[in-house]
Amino acid sequence: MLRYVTTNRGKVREAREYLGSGVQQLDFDYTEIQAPELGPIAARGAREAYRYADAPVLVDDAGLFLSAFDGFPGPYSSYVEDKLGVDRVADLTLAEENRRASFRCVLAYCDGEGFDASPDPVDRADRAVAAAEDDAGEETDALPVKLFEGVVRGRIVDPRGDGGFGYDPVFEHDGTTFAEMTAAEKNAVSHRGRALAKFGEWYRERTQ
Ligand code: ITT
Repeated sequence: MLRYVTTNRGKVREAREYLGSGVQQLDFDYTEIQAPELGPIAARGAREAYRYADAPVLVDDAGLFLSAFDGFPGPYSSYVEDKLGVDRVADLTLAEENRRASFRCVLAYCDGEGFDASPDPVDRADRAVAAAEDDAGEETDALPVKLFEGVVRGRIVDPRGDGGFGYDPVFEHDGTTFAEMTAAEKNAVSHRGRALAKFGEWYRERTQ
């Protein structure tokens, strides 16, 4: 059975819309390394979670990237939400001319087995992670991890809506904030929904 590794129940709710109610939450706080990209953070987390659970795991690492601040808070979005709060992040952005933002989500899958090479970008990202770890002189027998990424573009607005979680009330996509959408509507366009769709397609083939 697949474990969705996160402490955030909002993420699990959205994942179940895609992967079915059989997906179990693994409430495991893996070590989040400091890195400018989400991929290496999620990959490292997936290896740690797999070793902990000894079962197939899917780690979900996400962040809000603000154009006016060169992508900040990005991988630090959780810390910034805790320290500043969503409303202050919105206020700081609304004081800027450029309110463009994107959400990114990286899903990292690990089940202890290898993967067939494929020409898609997901696999290339995977190899980049492995190469980076080799360069850093880390474990060369690193567990294989497969990455799936989703991105959605939008803009920061004053908070609207009471659905979703995190930065959803201040992130507007096509005239509607994520907090004004149902989970299904958000999934249809969101960073997580896009990453889950890619993962779901690949996982069904793998487990057939
Ligand atoms: P886990 O690490 O345990 O999964 P987390 O909430 O800390 O839980 P992240 O490290 O991925 O998750 O944090 C990303 C931050 O971005 C955090 O503040 C979330 O609330 C926020 N976030 C992630 N996905 C989001 C989404 O779909 N909508 C709104 N905010 C989101």
